[in-house]
Amino acid sequence: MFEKLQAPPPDKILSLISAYAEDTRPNKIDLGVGVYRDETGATPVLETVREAERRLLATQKTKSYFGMGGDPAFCRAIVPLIFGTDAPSDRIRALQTPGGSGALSILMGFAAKLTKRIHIPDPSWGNHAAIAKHSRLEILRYPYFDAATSRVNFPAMKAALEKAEAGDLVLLHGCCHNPTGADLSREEWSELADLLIEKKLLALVDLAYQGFGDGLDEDAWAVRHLASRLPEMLVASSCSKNFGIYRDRTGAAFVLGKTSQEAAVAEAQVMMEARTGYSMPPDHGAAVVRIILEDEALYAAWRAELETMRSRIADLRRGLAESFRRRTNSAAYDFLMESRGMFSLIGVTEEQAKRLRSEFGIYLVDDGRINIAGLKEDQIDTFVEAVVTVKG
Ligand code: PLP
Ligand code: TYF
Repeated sequence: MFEKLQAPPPDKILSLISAYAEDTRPNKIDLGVGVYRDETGATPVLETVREAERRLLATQKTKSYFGMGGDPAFCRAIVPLIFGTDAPSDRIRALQTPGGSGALSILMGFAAKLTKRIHIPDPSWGNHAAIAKHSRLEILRYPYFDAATSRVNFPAMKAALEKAEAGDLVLLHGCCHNPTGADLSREEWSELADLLIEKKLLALVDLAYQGFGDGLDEDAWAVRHLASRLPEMLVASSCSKNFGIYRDRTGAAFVLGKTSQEAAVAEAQVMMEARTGYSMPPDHGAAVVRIILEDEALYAAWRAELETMRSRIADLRRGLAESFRRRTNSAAYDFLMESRGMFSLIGVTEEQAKRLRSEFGIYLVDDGRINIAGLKEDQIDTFVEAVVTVKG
C-alpha cells in the first residue's frame, strides 16, 4: 500500500538543521531554526535547569502516571507565570502539554468542536496553519505585516477582523511574533480587545517566547490584558525557549471560561483531545519547570539566566541596525532595533535567501527570516555586507 504515498514537502525550517550540519565551510553562519544561541554558538542547558534536574533525580519517588492534564503542581505553578498574580484564576484551567505545539494542537482540536474557522496572521509560524488544517478548521489569513515598512499594519489587521463572524477563532502571537518580530503596541492590543469583545471572537494566544522580548512580565502583558477583559479565551504557552528545554517537550494549554464551572467543562473537553492525541504529556521538562517555579532562589536565578539571553538578543539587534546604518547610510533597517524576540524578516526574496546560503554560507529561512541569536558579534558586519550584496 505504501507505494501509493507521496513524500510531503519538508519542513522549511527544520530541514535547515541538516543542511547546515552538512556544510563544511568554516565560516558558515546558522540563522535558521529558532533556538537561542550564546556568543559561542551553543544552546547550553541552563544552570538552573541542571540544578532542578539534580534535585529531581535525588527526590523523585515514582514515575507512575499523572492524568491527561499532566502534573497538577506544574499546572498550578504555571498559571501565575503566564497570567500574573492578579489573574482571574478561578476561571482559568491549565493542562500540561508536550510543548507549545501540543497545546496548540489540543486547543485547536477543542475549538473545532465549537467553530469552523480560524483567522491566522499573514505571515505566521508554518505549523499554525498545519495544525489548524489537521483540526479541520477553515483557514483565513488576516493581513499583519507591512513589508514596505517592516512593521505591523494594524489598520489592515483590524479591518480584516471586523469582517470575521461571531464565534470565529483568532490566532494571536502574544509577543515576539514569529517570523516578523513585529508586535502590537499596548494601545493596539487594547483596541483589539474591544474588537474581539464586540464581534464575539474567540482569541487563541500563542505565547512561545515569553521573556525574549522586553521581559517576563512585559511579554505577558497582552495575554494578561486580554484575560482581564475577554469573557473566554484560549492560550498556548511553551517552556521550550525560556527554559531552554526544547526537546523535553514542555508547554501548557489554558482555557479561560466565563465561570469556573464552564472552565471546568471546557478543560474536560480539551483533555479529551489529549486522550486521543497522546494520552499524557511527558513529565521530565514539566518537573524541572515546577521545581524552578516553586523555589524562590531557583526562580530568581532562572530569571537572571533568561535576562542574559534576552539582553544578548537586544544587543545584537542594536548592533545589526547600527551596522546596516553605516553600510547603507539609511534608517531602512532600524526596524531591527524595534522588533522583538529572536526573529526578523530581513527583506530578501527566496532566490536571495538561497544565494546567501550557497555563496556566503549564511543559513536563513526561505522567507527571509533570520534567527538573530545565531549571530556572533564579530559576524554582524560580514552578514550585513552579504545581505547588501545579494539585494544589489
Ligand atoms: N509557537 C511558535 C510561534 C513557535 O515559534 C514555536 C516554536 O517552536 C512554538 C509555538 C512551539 O514550540 P514547542 O512546541 O517547541 O514548545
Ligand atoms: O520557528 C522556529 O524556528 C521554531 C522551531 O516544525 C520549530 O519554532 C520550527 C519548525 C517546526 C518546529 C519547531
